[in-house]
Amino acid sequence: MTELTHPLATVPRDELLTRAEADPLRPRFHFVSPAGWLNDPNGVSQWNGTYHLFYQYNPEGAFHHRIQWGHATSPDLVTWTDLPVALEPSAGPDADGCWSGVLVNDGGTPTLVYSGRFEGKELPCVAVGSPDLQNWTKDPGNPVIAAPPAGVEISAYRDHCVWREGTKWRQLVGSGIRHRGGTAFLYESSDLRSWDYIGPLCIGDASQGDPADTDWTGTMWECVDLFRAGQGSLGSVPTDNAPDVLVFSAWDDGETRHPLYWTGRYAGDAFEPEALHRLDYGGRFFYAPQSFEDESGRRVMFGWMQEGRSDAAMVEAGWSGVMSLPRVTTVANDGTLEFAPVPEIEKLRRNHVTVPGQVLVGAGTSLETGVSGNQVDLELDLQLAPGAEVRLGVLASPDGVEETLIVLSRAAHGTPVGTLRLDRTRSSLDPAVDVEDKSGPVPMMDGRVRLRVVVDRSAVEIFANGKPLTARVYPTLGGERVTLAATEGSARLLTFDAWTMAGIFESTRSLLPEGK
Ligand code: DQQ
Repeated sequence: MTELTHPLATVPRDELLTRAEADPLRPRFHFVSPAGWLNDPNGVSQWNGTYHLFYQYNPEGAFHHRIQWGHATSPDLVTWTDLPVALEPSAGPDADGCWSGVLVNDGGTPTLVYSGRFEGKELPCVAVGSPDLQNWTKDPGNPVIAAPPAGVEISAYRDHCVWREGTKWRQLVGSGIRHRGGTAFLYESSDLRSWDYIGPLCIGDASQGDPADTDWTGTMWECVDLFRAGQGSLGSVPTDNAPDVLVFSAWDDGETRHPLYWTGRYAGDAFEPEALHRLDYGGRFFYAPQSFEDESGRRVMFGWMQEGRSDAAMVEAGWSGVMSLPRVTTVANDGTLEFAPVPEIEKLRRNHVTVPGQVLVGAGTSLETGVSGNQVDLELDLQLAPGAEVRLGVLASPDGVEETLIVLSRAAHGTPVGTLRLDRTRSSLDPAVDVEDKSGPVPMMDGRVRLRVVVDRSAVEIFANGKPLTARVYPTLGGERVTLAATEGSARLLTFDAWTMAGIFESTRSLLPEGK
């Protein structure tokens, strides 16, 4: 590893692990890097039964610089084993960083397609792996695409989605066309090395909507991910009504905004978008998602849970960035996506508590749930009367000064849609952390809501009838209480099951893990 050279590398390397491990806000059952910086999930896959998670990693400190590909494997998507860094910058087209990309199976040869960064620009590169996916050799022909498409004024060009279609490979590279909007450029190849440019798969319109909106499509699309949500492979004639899905992370002038997806149909060389959707109501807290189909046919998605504290606070903490729990991605009856943590996560559940079903009446006192913990998995089944609002509090301090509130509300007049909101205004006494409100619509037939809340210290993942809201919180008082109350109208608590969650990393980890 190179010497500490970056001005932000103020924490000595041998202190990073101790600082990271000592931080009470560091999640214990979400994947985090050994220490230092983590961002996007990369090369997510299952290979001969083993799950692989690569990730954007800087072991030099908790800041984004000279990015490498960290690597971990899992038998079950729950516990992870650290493996040696898979890709590290070297003289040539990735000298300044090995940015995001994917893993494909090239006739039995594990192959990475990633963005090599050099002199402020990214270009597509390829590396092939040993059968155990631990040793990677970069292609001597890198970059395999020498430049972005000629004659188009682009804002940026990086990140890859690669799939097999018939006898050819196809690839998307995320980009943005100046004065128009985000896009994904489509290429074709017979060998993953020599690529023919086909054209933009589809182009967003950045002039549509207010740039402040939570569904603004941005000026560039990062981490594009195209998949068929139903039966069959991309490009084949659909046999059901399930849509094709184009996921992207809307970016603008250096700002990571939010993940969105189009549903529509990919056919020939184009994607015909039908509808635009927010992928996660937490916006940038579930950024740069990447998905894959596992050997049992499930579509599994990971996202990067960014930090909501200052750059200086991250550097001091010695670590930054959390990988979301892997999410099973399915299609709802209305053609939108629904998400749930993979059921395997349930093996971490301990100390089951059941809260008795009851009627909650507005403005009444909070229910004493008896549930507590800063690593918890909560499952509630609720029925809200028209006009009702229910508030679930987590990480509440004994005096109630700090509390993170998950608020469900149903409109007074019979629409089958309600709202999920995360109120972080009292999550932390630290005035420097992000407390912006996050919210979005939730289908609520007859007021029924299946609410799942997973809390792992500073990481919170919420699913209301399958619609996710992911965010980070930074309590300072060590609160662990879980509270429940109706604040408007009335609601029935039908079921409430709670568990504390075991941690997944038992032994001390290494910044630069050895091979297994
Ligand atoms: N992060 C990577 C890029 C990608 C961005 C760099 C998204 O490849 O566009 O670490 O978070």
